[in-house]
Amino acid sequence: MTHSTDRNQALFERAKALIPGGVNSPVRAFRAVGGTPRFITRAQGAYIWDANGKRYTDYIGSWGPMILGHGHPAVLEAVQKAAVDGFSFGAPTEREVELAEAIVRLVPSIEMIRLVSSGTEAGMSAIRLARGATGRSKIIKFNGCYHGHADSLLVKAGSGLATFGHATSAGVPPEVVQHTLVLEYNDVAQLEEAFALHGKEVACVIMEPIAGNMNFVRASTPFMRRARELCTQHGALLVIDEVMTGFRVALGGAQSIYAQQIPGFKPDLTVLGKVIGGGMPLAAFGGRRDLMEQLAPLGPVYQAGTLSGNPVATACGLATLAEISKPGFYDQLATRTRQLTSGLTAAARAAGVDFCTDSEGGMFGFFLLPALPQNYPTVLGTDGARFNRLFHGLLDAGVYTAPALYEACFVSAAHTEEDVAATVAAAEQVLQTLTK
Ligand code: HOZ
Repeated sequence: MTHSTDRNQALFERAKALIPGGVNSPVRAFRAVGGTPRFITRAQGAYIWDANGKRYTDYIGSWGPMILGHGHPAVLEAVQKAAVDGFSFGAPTEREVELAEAIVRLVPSIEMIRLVSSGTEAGMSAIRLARGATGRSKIIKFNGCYHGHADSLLVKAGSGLATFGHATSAGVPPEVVQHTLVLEYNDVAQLEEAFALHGKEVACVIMEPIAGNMNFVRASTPFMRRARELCTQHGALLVIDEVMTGFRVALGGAQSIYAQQIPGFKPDLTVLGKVIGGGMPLAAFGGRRDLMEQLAPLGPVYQAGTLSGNPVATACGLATLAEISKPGFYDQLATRTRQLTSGLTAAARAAGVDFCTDSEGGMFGFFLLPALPQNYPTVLGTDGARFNRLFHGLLDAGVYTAPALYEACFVSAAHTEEDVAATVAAAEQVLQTLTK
């Protein structure tokens, strides 16, 4: 590892002197896996380069947004043109109308939309809207699902269904999280029980349809179906957090996949981010018109932002959406991703290492476990030390995957068959060492 840490290490030391932990977002600090974070100097296509000039095949893709790879020419051109016209106006633009129209056209459950700057902001605003529209305070979230760092969402389970959550961060008052009930993902019986006990007080259920913050865990179809039914029965809203999955797993998001299995399936509200900004700070929340009309200035639920609908970010998002809307885009992306996951599976089998993997579109996860987990406690059963050896082995070989076993990884349209084959070859070597 040492051959590539010098400039990275020096920058990390400088960073740590001024920036808490040396990073502007905790997972980047490599605390879970140990070692020195790579300071990235540039990126192109499927590759990123660190401060030592070392090249990596990038399977993080800025944690999801870079679905076209880095520096896609059409996106670059749109961003450069937009930047010349102005960075920010704090006033409406045609481009934000176009982006709203594009998203509404692609995601049938979204009848109206509001653009914001980050997934956290979008999730927080969707919750406020759900509470404002229903006049209820309680929310249900699931253990291991992450919806940004708004106070009421940084919560772990209380001692039982009758007790609401405890804050997972200092600085979050107990009064704020007392309305958040945390349940086990994919547990239909527990969700039914929670609604039986608290149904009349629940404003919304919020969930990741594929939990990308448990690495990669899908909501089962029966679980999603029951969540929809219970919300409808009890007058609560179903909020699907597609910050990771939106435009990443399919053009209509993960909800379009559930809609194929659950006739008429639609969430009431959807939270979007990452891909819709193509790498620029852009996120959104949208859904039923009657709900969205509760937002200021039409309705009583306040929400605002100086950089919301930013003209450069919307140009980037629009150019990205135009590329991913081209026929065959997702088929090719999914094929490339499956080429990687099946290669990794074969490599693990040859090495005799417990390994399982799942993917959808350009999003995938892998676990050093014999079978795919259904919930967070099972994900926690992964051998962290072995995962870290795998991570660092790959990193040394020039393969950049998520530096924590709770994070999903991503393939972009810029990854070639050769890139994937080289990654699998590197993984073969590293996996062999895991049994020693
Ligand atoms: N929230 C991201 C992990 N799921 C991390 C974002 C970042 O560090 O850039």
